[in-house]
Amino acid sequence: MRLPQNRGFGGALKTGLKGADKPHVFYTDSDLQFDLEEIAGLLEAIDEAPVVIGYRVDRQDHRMRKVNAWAWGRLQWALFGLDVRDIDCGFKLFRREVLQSMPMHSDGAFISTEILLRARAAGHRIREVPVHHYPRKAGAPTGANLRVIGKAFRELWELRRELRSR
Ligand SMILES: Nc1nc2c(ncn2[C@@H]2O[C@H](COP(=O)(O)OP(=O)(O)O)[C@@H](O)[C@H]2O)c(=O)[nH]1
Ligand SMILES: [Mg+2]
Repeated sequence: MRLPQNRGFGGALKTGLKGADKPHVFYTDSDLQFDLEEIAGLLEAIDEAPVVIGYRVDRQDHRMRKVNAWAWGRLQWALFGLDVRDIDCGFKLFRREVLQSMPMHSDGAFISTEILLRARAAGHRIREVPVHHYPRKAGAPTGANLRVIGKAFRELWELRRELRSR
């Protein structure tokens, strides 16, 4: 799938997830920090839970990223009671119906949190599987850019407003 213009991480991700047409849908980052062979571990768990997400056992990113991720996770726990180890792990497997039946609004990095919150709100079980994570060998990370973080907070408040008005 090709978008006519860059719509950001969330825009790209939801286009791919919504367009997928096989029973199981997997996504990962393209920066090669994961080992694709470890899909096997996710597949083993997909019959028990329709959402199987990796968590990085020894995340190979700068300390500041890990601190940010920890704080973000605590915030989602405090706001929504979302209790998973690694919300933004770019290594996740879904049964397609889970993705097809939920709206996805975020164009930014918040999409990962949004999908988990909506899956949980729909009553789907979430299983967590440990995965390895490797140092970035090329390219530059974008996950800690202030623009990315600012947008994630805006999209977070939008979803919070939506969920509270139900
Ligand atoms: N198609 C698309 N993919 C993106 C975009 N932004 C991020 N990604 C994907 O998301 C992954 C994670 O982003 P990255 O900057 O590598 O994150 P980090 O390693 O956590 O800093 C990338 O490897 C890309 O695969 C985007 O604007 N469009
Ligand atoms: Mg990465």
